[in-house]
Amino acid sequence: MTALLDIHLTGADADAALRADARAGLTAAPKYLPPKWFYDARGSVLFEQITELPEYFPTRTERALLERTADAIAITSGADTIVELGSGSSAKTRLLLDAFRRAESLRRYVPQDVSESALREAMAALAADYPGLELHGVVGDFTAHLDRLPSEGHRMVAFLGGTIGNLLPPERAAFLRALRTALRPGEQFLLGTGLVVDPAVLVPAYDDAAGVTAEFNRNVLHVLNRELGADFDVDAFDHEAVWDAGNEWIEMHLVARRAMTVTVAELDLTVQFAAGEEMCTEVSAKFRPSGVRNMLGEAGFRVVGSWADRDERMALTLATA
Ligand code: AVJ
Repeated sequence: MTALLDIHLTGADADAALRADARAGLTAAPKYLPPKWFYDARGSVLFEQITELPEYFPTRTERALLERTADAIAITSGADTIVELGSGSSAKTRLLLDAFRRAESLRRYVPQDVSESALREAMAALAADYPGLELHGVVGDFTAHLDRLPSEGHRMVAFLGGTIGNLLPPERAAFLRALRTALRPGEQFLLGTGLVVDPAVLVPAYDDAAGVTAEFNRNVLHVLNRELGADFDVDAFDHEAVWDAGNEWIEMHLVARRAMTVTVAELDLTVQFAAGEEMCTEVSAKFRPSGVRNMLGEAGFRVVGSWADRDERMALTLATA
């Protein structure tokens, strides 16, 4: 069966974006780095390891929820094309592919991810396991390239795992508007969101005992060292996860253990860290069901179905453009 791969994000584009993000974030007060730079090949592997951790409930909770709801989603949607943003390993997506196949509507799967290595691996595995499924992969950034999504078929765009929570509120609103504009009336959006839960359960999910999330967090410094010739002493930064009750989001920080001067050769930039200085590397917002409905409604979507697990930790919401 045919497998296509579109590159909307070339190495040169990614390099320019990383430079701009690193310069903006490292010269800001407080300093920050956007979470998309975690996901080089090593970071994508570390994220897959996170999904298996006992403390990290979102992936297995969403998988169980998909097992229970995928057939209803397939029947309600009727789409013949599943587009997935931030598809990663596409592991959970198989539940959707199987359900849409049972509903006899599935023709094509369009996985989009920033990591070309993760995408190629996922597509090779899917090609072997789903003969007859058209695969059209897209290397791209879901905040930048929605207008260039493949347009064949009646699409349902899946955005799972709570990744929408990694966008800040203005980015989130812009993303949803752009997606709504990219879809034709009647096409669908399936959104997976993390719900607001007890911080005693949530914080350990972002600060596991084995230290995998800490390694994942520090990986962004390895990326800057390799890609921009920076000289971060990676092990001199501690991982921290904090629940921000006002914003209802988890913040991951890297905390400088001592005062440091870091040079970023390719940016001609020298950056000072004070002892104890915190740099935010990820926001992971959690939602209330009403908040999910409101943000979709404000972007022009109409909600046609919503499901949550028994403990109300994760939600899936199906909306029509
Ligand atoms: C699944 C990508 C949304 O915010 O939970 C996991 C990434 N960060 N542990 C999340 C993540 C720290 C994650 N996403």
